[in-house]
Amino acid sequence: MDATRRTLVSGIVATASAAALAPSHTAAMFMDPMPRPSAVPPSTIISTWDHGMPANVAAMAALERGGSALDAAEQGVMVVEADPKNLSVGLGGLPDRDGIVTLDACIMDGDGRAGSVCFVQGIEHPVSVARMVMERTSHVMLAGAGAERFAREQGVHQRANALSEQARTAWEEWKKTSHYAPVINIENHDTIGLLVRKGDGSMAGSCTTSGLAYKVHGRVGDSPIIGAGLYVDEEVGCATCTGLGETVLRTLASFLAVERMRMGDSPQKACEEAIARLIHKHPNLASYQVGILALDATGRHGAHAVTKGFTYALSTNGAHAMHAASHAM
Ligand code: SD4
Repeated sequence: MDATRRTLVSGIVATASAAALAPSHTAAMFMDPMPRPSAVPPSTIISTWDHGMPANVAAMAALERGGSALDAAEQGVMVVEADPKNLSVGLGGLPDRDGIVTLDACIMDGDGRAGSVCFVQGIEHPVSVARMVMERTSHVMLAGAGAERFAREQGVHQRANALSEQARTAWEEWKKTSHYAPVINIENHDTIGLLVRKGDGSMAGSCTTSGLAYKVHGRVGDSPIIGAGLYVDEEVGCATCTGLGETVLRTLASFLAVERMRMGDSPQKACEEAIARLIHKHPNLASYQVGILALDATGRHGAHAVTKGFTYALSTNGAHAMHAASHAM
């Protein structure tokens, strides 16, 4: 791809809305006039739910600017963290039962380095603080007030706890009964987990969430736990989960999927095996949802869920499309 065309494509990718990127448009928009044998090998990005589309677009733009797989993993999900209307990621998320938004996030590089923060308040981009933990400390995970203090020391602005209008209304409504029941497939955007395989074979992933709405104050889910909400090993592949975190924590589903790929499973088979284990341990299928995505070292992907409704965004060098995952029930 020549430099002019690359710039043009980057411009389109960076500015086009998700709706404008339907597969039929992208095929024409991004078709090279002549196949080039020396073309850069394709990069692949896959992420959870409908909000995965803008995240993938930003992640692909990061790669096109020359960024690493890790840069793409971070910058992709930052778009979703910054969306004040998103009720399940970032500071716009639904609060815990005390009316406080607490965030969990992690990031992992293909070589096994990882960073994570959990139970943090007032931080717009917990994924970036997770990356700082990875790159600027000798630790993997910081929690709560300690993580917030670390973030401030790194120059990150911490906001006072303030619910968005939308979240406050929902919380006030919930308080009328205080009935706790995890909502599954919430408006097709829950936690965002995003996996990147750059054309050169390097991999990275990220996962960020405001967790379950109306959870007990202090509750931490699977999303910031390496091996549960996310696992990356670029020798094999990577996986990420969304849904009822307690079930994922008990089965380490992302790690399980990567280990299945290590044993020879395709990414799709690995996702199905991880969901099968999870269901075996949690047979009450009507009460929860979990979705899992996997990407292997050759760029093949897989997606599977407990129940219907799990969507994901898949992007390869220029083409972006939404898909519905297969499901067990
Ligand atoms: C959690 N796994 O905190 C997250 C929430 C989520 O779809 O993914 N919802 O349990």
